[in-house]
Amino acid sequence: MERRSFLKASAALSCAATITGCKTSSDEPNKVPEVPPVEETHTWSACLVNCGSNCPVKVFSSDGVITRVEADNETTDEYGDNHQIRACARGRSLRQRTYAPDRLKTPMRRVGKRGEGKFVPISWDEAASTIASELQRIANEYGNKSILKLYGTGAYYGFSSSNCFNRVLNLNGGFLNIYGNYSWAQQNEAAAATGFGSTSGSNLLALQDSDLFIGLGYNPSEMRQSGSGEGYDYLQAIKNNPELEVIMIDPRYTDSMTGKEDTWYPIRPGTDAALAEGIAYEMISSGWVDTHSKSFLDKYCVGYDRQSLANLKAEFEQSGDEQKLAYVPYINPDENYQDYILGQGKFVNEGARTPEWAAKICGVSESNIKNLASKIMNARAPFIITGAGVNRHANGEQAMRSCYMLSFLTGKVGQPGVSNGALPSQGSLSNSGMSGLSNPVKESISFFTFPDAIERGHEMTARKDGIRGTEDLDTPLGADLKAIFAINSNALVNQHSDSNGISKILEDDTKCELIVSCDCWMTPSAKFADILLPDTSWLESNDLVNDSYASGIMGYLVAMKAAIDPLWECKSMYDMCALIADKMGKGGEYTEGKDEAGWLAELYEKTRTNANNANAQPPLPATYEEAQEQGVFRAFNGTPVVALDSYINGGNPVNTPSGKIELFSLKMAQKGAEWEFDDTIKGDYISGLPMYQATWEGYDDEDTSEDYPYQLVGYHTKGRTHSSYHNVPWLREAVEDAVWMNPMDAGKEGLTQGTKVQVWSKRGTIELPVRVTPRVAPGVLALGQGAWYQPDPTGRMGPSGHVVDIGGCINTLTRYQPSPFAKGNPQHTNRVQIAKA
Ligand SMILES: Nc1nc2c(c(=O)[nH]1)N[C@H]1C(S)=C(S)[C@@H](COP(=O)(O)OP(=O)(O)OC[C@H]3O[C@@H](n4cnc5c(=O)[nH]c(N)nc54)[C@H](O)[C@@H]3O)O[C@H]1N2
Ligand SMILES: Nc1nc2c(c(=O)[nH]1)N[C@H]1C(S)=C(S)[C@@H](COP(=O)(O)OP(=O)(O)OC[C@H]3O[C@@H](n4cnc5c(=O)[nH]c(N)nc54)[C@H](O)[C@@H]3O)O[C@H]1N2
Ligand code: SF4
Ligand SMILES: [Mo]
Repeated sequence: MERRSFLKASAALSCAATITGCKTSSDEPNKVPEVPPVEETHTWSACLVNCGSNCPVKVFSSDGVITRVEADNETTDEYGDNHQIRACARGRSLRQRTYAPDRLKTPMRRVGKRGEGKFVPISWDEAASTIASELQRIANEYGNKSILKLYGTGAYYGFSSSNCFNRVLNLNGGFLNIYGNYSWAQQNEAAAATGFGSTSGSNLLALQDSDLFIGLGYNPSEMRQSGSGEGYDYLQAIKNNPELEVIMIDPRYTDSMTGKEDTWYPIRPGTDAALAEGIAYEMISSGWVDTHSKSFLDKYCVGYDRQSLANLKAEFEQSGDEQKLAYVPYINPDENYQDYILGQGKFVNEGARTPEWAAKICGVSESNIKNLASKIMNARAPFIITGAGVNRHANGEQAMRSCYMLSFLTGKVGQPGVSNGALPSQGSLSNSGMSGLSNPVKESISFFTFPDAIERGHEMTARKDGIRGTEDLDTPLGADLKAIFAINSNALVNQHSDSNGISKILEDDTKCELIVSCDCWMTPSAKFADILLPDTSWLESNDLVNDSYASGIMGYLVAMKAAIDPLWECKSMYDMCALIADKMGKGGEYTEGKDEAGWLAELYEKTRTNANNANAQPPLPATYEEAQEQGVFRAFNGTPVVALDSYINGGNPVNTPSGKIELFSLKMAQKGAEWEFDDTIKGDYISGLPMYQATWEGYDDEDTSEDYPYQLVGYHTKGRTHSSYHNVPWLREAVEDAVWMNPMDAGKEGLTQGTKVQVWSKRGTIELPVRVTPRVAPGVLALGQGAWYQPDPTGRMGPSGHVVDIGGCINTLTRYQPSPFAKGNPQHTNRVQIAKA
């Protein structure tokens, strides 16, 4: 039946069922009018959440009330120059999010115990004066290093977001810096150590020249959902190249597969390095590398074999260059990749990294590992992407590096259709932002280590804790954290590891004395604030935003125009920071004599005349107001980008100590030797060679395997962006929050579809339904991250000895244990137990 006649038939049916209430079309009262009775206007806004894109949305409003939100539908939508930048379900739910009942409506001050969530409304004047005087007090008493602006990514505003607070904090004498981020901490270090940027892979247009695609932990269909984003580029690329074989390696059968893949290899979390080594063994032991890629490895890489490292050592010894000489002690020709993989020389006791060895660890069978190796060897142009799911582990640095090796072993990097294993390059437009002013404090901590900085910041060092910017490896940071500014951040409690653990530390207000949170909703982190600042939401804001940092090949700008006035007493970050600066006596330095509109006009003009974009910037109208009328400006660059082209084909050295791709990383070898590690933590070490690193709570961790038989892997779910959008009922209905379990395991545990279960680790217990599905590997549970942490108000205890989290937040289960090199978040490495609630 055609859709239209089906609708007619069902209308007739429902008429028959409700005879009395149903009127014919002539007397009309129940008919939806063709033209809405109220006059709507529309303005352009954008979804500024941290998903990698900033999709435009069309906001319809009437009489100062938002009536509906639509996605971009302006163009004729052919892939390329003019495809639509359609917002996903989250962006389309923005009306519900904007009017959510838990919107913060006025500034508030904590009363009662910190974290309890009890507040009283205060005036903006009181909020601003308290913050200004507390900032001055804390800086005087403890120094500026005791003030931190926490990692937070809730709003990717063009000019105003984080820099407003940076200006205030810098006008107060500065604040402790952070390096790294929850997304890519381990892979950024791994990629840099190898010789490229972590997002410097070939772009997805280059897939047109490839015949084999391998994605490890790569799921663009769920984590890059924008209608113009990487997920769409990926779909187009695999659709337009019928020759392409698509192989996906993931513990979960993701939406990037669902029939689009040729093969799915389920893998145990945290074991990709073992798989990669098994493949490398096949490539090397068969003699394939010797005949096909040895000359590439000799010319462009260091560390493949003993000779390569011996040559490098001699070159560095004779260089007379102080920096190079400093690396010499860490170059040992015995520690070469070939010997490691083949289990010879120095590695004879470890044994060879055969497919048989690898299969036992990673769960991909020996024959499948051999099969994968032969596919890679026989491919004309293998294109491998290692996704960031692989990096968010206790061994994330080395796991990423091990996977990168496969591309270099082929000897084909630099050729059309081949990539280097990194995330794909993106096309972005840039926009001008307001300066955050300069920060006199030079020291930085890893974004992840703020709990340590609260407890023992004074003694943290580079050698033990990866502190940067101190005089030498042993100079202590010298200050504990006393003030935290959580600005569009839920990473204080919800997005950080071990939510129960961090809550305990924060509850004690003699440790961190001031917590300021600026948000739009009462989130689990906002509950821990001393002062709460209600921000305007995106639909109440004017701004010029770009496409963000991982928006696929299409670049764009959106000139946002507020659809409605600020709700309740909400203020923009620009305005609230101006108030605080004023109370500090620095109002003039903060505003530089301009209001928000003045800044916007100036920054628009700077962006309009900017010539530095990767994609040619489309012409922008003369004034910001005209730009707001048009809304969206797109630019698509249809040229394939090939990874490391400038090095391999252009002869420009890469940014490693050797200037070559380092299979053996000099920097990692040096840090591994100089830094101090904790031998009670399994896997806490750094090696110059990428090697499978068994860790605490990994697949092969005997200490936890008995009490916690399942590995739990997190993932970024369609239902939210992190914790953002969790409070939107439409989305909670559309995407189930349940823990995935393989039917074989469910059978063993006696669990059936939808049963309410408890899942617990050493750190906490959560309660939620189970989804029994073959879409997850046996022995592995999977859970979408970002649900809101909510300890049961009745105080009910779970089997872990903690109050049960009825919100089902995965970070109730994760461990706070910084990774060895990046000091990053290992949030996908967990061992848990599960039982019926
Ligand atoms: N277990 C586990 N934990 C994870 C991850 C994981 O994979 N597993 N992923 C990690 C990753 S990659 C990241 S990037 C982090 C993200 O962690 P966060 O950066 O904390 O991101 P969100 O959870 O989106 O929280 C953003 C906050 O900003 C607020 N917000 C939204 N819009 C606005 C606005 O307009 N103004 C203001 N002032 N506030 C606003 C939201 O309400 C929310 O409180 O989480 C990390 N945490
Ligand atoms: N819908 C949605 N989109 C998002 C976000 C969101 O919260 N929701 N967050 C955004 C942000 S800030 C970021 S950083 C990115 C995150 O993007 P990613 O880091 O790519 O996302 P994840 O879902 O953590 O991991 C990707 C895949 O890796 C798999 N995986 C996990 N561990 C392993 C492993 O050890 N080996 C292998 N082979 N696979 C593994 C997971 O099952 C998942 O399918 O997503 C962005 N996009
Ligand atoms: S969540 Fe991301 S993909 Fe979805 S509408 Fe927002 S920016 Fe676009
Ligand atoms: Mo992220």
